[in-house]
Amino acid sequence: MGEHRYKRSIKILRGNMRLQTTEKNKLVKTGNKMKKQSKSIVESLPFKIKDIKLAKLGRDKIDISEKEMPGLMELRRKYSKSKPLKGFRLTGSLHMTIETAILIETLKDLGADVRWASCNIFSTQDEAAAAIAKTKTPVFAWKGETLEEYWDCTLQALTFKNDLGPNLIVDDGGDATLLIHKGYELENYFNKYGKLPKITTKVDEEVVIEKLLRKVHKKNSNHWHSIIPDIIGVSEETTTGVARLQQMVEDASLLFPAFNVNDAATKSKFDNLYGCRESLADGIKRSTEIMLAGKTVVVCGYGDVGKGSAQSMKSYGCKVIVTEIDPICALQAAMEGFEVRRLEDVLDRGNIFVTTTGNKDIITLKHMKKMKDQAIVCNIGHFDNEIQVDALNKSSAKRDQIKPQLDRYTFKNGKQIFLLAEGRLVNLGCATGHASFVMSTSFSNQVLAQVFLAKNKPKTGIYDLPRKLDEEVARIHLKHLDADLTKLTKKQADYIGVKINGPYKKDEYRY
Ligand code: NAD
Ligand code: RBV
Repeated sequence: MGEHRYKRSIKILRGNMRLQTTEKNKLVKTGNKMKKQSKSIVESLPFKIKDIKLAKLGRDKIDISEKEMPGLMELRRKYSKSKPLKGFRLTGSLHMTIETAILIETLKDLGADVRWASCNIFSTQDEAAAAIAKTKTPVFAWKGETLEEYWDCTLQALTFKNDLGPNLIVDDGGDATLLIHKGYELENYFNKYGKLPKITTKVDEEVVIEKLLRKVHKKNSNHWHSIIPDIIGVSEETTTGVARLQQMVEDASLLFPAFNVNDAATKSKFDNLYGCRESLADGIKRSTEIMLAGKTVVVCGYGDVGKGSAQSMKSYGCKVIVTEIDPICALQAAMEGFEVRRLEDVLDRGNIFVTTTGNKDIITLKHMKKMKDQAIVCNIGHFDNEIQVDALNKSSAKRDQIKPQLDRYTFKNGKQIFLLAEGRLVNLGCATGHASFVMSTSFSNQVLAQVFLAKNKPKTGIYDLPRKLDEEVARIHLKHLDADLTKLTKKQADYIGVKINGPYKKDEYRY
């Protein structure tokens, strides 16, 4: 869902925080009483997926990919006996891919009771979901969900037997966290005013969420207050999700602890960079089958994802133009040999436009109207609001769906552009996301974060992975690539002021 909606929710949450503890405790009791009288807030289903017959294909792919995920396999070996997640209910809201299936099975191996939904309507690999469903793990995800279905699936993943909520959450982009916070906020409003607020938003997805929360409220007016005391924390996968959490901390509206997985070096400096370096081209090519060599590609944003994307396109023989707002990133792009321009100045030059900013309204309807005939427009950032897709759909441009996740728009003057994955992240919407090896580094951090939360039950706040564990994740993956690490001597260690076994860098080091 988009940032606009989220900001709004934070605003409403603001001002309720001081009430939180006392009100929460009081309401929990009422909630438990009420729960006995009310029906379950969701239909009881073992799973909801596209086709269970795909389980064999999913299992074969899982077997192959496990060999490429040494970090997760090592964590299974390390923890499957002690089972540090035993007795914990764990909800995941993260792209339901083959790699995620291996994450789920690792979390289960560590003892967790898992329920899962995807964090995007297009990113599920149906064979992965089927393989997981076959193991009797409740999974609610299929490729091509409607927004209503998407949020129903998120609610399903958050709702355990007897309407209990999770103890632990794995979130990607923050939608599971958001639903809980918005539900809590709605109950606060009701408790204060004795009625529910009118739905005033005009944003489709916001309306869907508001309606869903009202359905829950009708069945149990205290559901979200009753589940929050059981939540130990969330581990957040991506840059945009972390940005949302940081805003919530600033607004003092965060209701439970959060672990920042994205900013582990072995996550953002690998997945965001090298992951996108391969999966961006995969998405564009599977969808459009276009020859990349010689094309002009405009990459908006030159952070970790932008760096990987620009490098990828360059390696295919594209002429790459970068747009940036941050002078440091712009200078980096210029010194890598990329042309740095403003988007409005290169609309008639680009054959392909890629947004990578985690920001909104990067490519507007006005921009799209001025693009070259046959331009391809796509986004690899977490949310679709980087491109003004709603405005394009509401414009006079004629939309033809060539195939799912590939649309051609014809403007009145006859010019045509292609939009991939309806503006949602192209690598997961038009291909299968990052390759397994790099997801092993990301997901090893996820598992370590979950173990940390379960073990330490920290206070509300945002936590980072200790550098030593980050180095450990890298070390495990080095072996797989047949790399030999140099050993530091005691004298050398003393000279540079580190311990022989690490950590080797200060927390501020940027890699
Ligand atoms: P980042 O913060 O490192 O980079 C974003 C860059 O965009 C920054 O350098 C920022 O200055 C720039 N930017 C912001 N507004 C801009 C504007 N108006 N015009 C031009 N540049 C602008 O973040 P990141 O880690 O690179 O992640 C970017 C997005 O990609 C996030 O939404 C993240 O969640 C998502 N992500 C997606 C995948 C994937 O597999 N699709 C993988 C990792 C991250
Ligand atoms: N991502 N997951 C996959 N194959 O499962 N590919 C990419 C996969 C994650 C990545 O970690 C990124 O931060 C997030 O998707 C954006 O939603």
